[in-house]
Amino acid sequence: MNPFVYSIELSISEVDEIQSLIGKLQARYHSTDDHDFVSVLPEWVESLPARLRIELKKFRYQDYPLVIIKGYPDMSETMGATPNHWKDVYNTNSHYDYYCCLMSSLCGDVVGFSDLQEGKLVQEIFPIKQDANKQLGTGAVNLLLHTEDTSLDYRADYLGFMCIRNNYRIPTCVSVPNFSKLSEKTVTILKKNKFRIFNDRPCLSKEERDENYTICPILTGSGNHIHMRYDPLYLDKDALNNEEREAVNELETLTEATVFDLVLSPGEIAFIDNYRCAHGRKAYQPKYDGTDRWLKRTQILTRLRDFKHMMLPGRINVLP
Ligand SMILES: O=C(O)CCC(=O)C(=O)O
Ligand SMILES: [Fe+2]
Repeated sequence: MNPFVYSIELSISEVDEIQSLIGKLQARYHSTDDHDFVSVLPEWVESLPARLRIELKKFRYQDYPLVIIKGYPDMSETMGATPNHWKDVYNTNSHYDYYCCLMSSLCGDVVGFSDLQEGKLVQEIFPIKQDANKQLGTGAVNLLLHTEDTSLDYRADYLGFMCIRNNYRIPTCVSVPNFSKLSEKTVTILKKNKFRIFNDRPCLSKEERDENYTICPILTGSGNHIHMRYDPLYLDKDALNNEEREAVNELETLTEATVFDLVLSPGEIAFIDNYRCAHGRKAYQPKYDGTDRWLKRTQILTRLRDFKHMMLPGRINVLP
């Protein structure tokens, strides 16, 4: 048993209840990006089994960094082959897309980002040939440990990863660093409001990225409640002095030392705390033949109210 992972196993009757709710949603809405669906999603969540809602509350309020919901059936056959590109995924009225949105809403508000898969609320993670060498979920190279959207104040509080297919059992790597192992000096340095972190969005050119950054601390909070922004690749390391470089190295060493594998099976969904866990993936060789691993990903905010003014006109829950 991994002490970081809160595990919830659905019963057969809970699965039945959820499936009948999803049947209603599929009949009523055209997709999970349907405005009418997104605007009432938090209300539909109240129709989920009470025990499940309580269990998710425990995960959040007892401060677990990671939860997995198991017991939902493998419906990978009904989803068809793993697509070649996220633009080829048109069936966002699928059972799994609604399941993903409902479960994610138990953790907060599901949001999209305008420059990430065209703002889709449920994003596709499978290998895309053109991305093979890129530091992306759709790449195949060693995806370095990171927190998501480290440069953004409106980055996700939780990330949802739902598994559609994983024949070759490709893990997501997760690390939950124990910040109490850092020296006091390192913590003090990493809390300074002076680190430059570049925006990691794949659509940005080198010149655009140079202009698109935030200055922030790497660690915030104190005691048992420390949060981090972790993305060594997009941190401006050239600007660090020796002490700062040593402090960053100490955090990186700690984070790399505590990595574990999270292998998801079809029907399972995991939520990870994007303020306390770094995640990544080892290099692997995709087959590009329709059998590759297929995950769906959601970005979840617990503070959407603070950022509502930034929502794209005419798009609900889509941030820049
Ligand atoms: O493929 C994975 O397991 C993780 C990919 C990733 O970092 C992401 O999609 O945010
Ligand atoms: Fe990621």
